[in-house]
Amino acid sequence: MYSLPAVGACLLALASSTFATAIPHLAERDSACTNGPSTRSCWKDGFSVSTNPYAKFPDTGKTFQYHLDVSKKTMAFDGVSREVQVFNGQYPGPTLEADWGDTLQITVSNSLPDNGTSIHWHGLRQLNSNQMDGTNGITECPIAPGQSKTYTFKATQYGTSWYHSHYSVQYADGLVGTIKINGPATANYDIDLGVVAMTDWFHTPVFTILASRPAAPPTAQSVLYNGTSVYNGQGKYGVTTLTPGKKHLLRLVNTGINAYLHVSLDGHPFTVIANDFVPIKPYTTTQLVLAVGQRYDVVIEANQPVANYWFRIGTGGGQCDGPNEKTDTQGAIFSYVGAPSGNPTSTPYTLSTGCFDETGLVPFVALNPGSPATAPTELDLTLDVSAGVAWKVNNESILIDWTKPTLQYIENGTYTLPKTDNGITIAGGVDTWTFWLIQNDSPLPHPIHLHGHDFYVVADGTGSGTGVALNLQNPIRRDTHTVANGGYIVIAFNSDNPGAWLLHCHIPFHISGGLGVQFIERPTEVIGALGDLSGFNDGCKTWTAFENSIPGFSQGDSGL
Ligand SMILES: *[C@@H]1O[C@H](CO)[C@@H](O)[C@H](O)[C@H]1NC(C)=O
Ligand SMILES: *[C@@H]1O[C@H](CO)[C@@H](O)[C@H](O)[C@H]1NC(C)=O
Ligand SMILES: *[C@@H]1O[C@H](CO)[C@@H](O)[C@H](O)[C@H]1NC(C)=O
Ligand SMILES: *[C@@H]1O[C@H](CO)[C@@H](O)[C@H](O)[C@H]1NC(C)=O
Ligand SMILES: [Cu+2]
Repeated sequence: MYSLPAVGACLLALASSTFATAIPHLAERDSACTNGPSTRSCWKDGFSVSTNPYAKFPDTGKTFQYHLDVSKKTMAFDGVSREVQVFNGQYPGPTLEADWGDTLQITVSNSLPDNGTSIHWHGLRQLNSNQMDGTNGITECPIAPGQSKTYTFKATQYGTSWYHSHYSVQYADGLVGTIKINGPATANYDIDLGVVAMTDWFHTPVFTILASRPAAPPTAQSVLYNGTSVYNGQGKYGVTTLTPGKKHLLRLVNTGINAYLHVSLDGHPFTVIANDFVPIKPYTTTQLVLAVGQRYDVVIEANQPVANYWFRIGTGGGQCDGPNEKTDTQGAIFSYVGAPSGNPTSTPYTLSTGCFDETGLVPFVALNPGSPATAPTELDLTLDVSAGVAWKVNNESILIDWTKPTLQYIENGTYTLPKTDNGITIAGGVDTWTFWLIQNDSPLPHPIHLHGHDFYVVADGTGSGTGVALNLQNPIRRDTHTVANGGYIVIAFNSDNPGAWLLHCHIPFHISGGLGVQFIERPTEVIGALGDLSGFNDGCKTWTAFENSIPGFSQGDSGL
């Protein structure tokens, strides 16, 4: 374990070569101060927002237990009824809440009649717990109908995230929920409003849309804010309450399908304090754009006249994320305590469109990746429409087999996977930095997400990324970042977490069509790092029996 409770021990951990280099002048402020409305940079027990969470995190000894039941239901999120798949009969699923350093223990039961499922806890590092990552075909076999699995892992990071199914396009039909890990922050606030899931929403089940294998993004009808929206006068707007004079923390997540979401709140700028699970130097803006899978924590000060204000949500538009029937930007209502009911009449800020990421984000805990020993390894993204629609990395669409997850190969001592598993071995030991040039030669931008790590974005641009200069001084660090069409990013990460980790485009249609690879990180050390795998093995037995019981069973897509 890397958890070292004492302040002195923390300095030791930072001094060791095991982790990213901390920039020396940023001394730790892990004094005895305690988190409160005017001391949000503090945490407790010698931890603060200055703590390097990859080197040190609390060990609280506390475990939070949750039960998530996966079932089909007919629901109307925007006034239009359709079949959905949801957690505990609600949408979004319940918020999983814990403190930094707590353990989460979540039992997922599968009450679907005809689909498996596996649940991924987006952005959680799963340090030495690869078998809890919820990536079927890689870290587990799917949970068969009527079966359950208990996921146990530690919250080594803090902030905002979400969980979702990784079984084909299942999450796009409703299997999403939010995660809130309480911890310190880089700006003060009085009230934590919690996590808001936002997504583009289709009236046709996404499994049905997928069956037609669309090459271009299909049309979304609505954009949901906190599970609700208005469509053709039906449904209702989400309402978020502001207390006059107070500073509010709002945790925004794009749990979406295709759309880049551009958001703003009339009359109220955002102070942005975290991207994904990474606290950043606060900056102020009137609008933010979130790619699928990304999160931003923002502070909103209720310093305007008591009234109702529109929260605007626009989409990227154009060719990048497809046509959207909803052309207005009225996304939700922010209502001051004491304001009369009724729709706002507030004036919007200018809202951008397009498919790109926020720029200029500066991680608060300044860390530098190691230097590359060789040129970054290229991962070339392409769309091949010569026979159907295939999304490829280095000319291969990932296609995993639900009955033969990567961890099973590793358990058997086999470290070479079938070609279509798109496995890439990282054989080095801890403190091996690897650099990957993701070159996007496909016609669309892609939000690239890595499991098991926060990565460092050391280059980002248009054209060819071959030979470009790398920024190794405290670059943007996060778990999801866009690569533009006709452009590139170079990402780096430290192989400090043995396991099989998926790197993929987070647009369900694209990963379903093959846009992913998996890193087999320090393969010979994986089994030793993970401990008990009996649950993993039992899960594969019941899943394989389920597949065998269905004549002509077919995955239908990449499985992811
Ligand atoms: C999963 O369920 C959907 C409908 O909910 C169905 O269209 C699809 O074929 C099922 N896929 C598999 C592989 O079980
Ligand atoms: C989201 O919806 C839930 C359920 O209605 C509500 O309890 C919560 O306060 C809402 N969150 C925000 C930020 O509006
Ligand atoms: C992909 O295939 C094309 C032609 O089929 C070939 O020219 C190209 O070199 C291949 N690229 C990689 C990365 O293998
Ligand atoms: C691993 O070994 C077991 C027992 O021999 C076998 O049933 C299984 O198919 C093997 N798995 C893989 C992925 O090779
Ligand atoms: Cu994509």
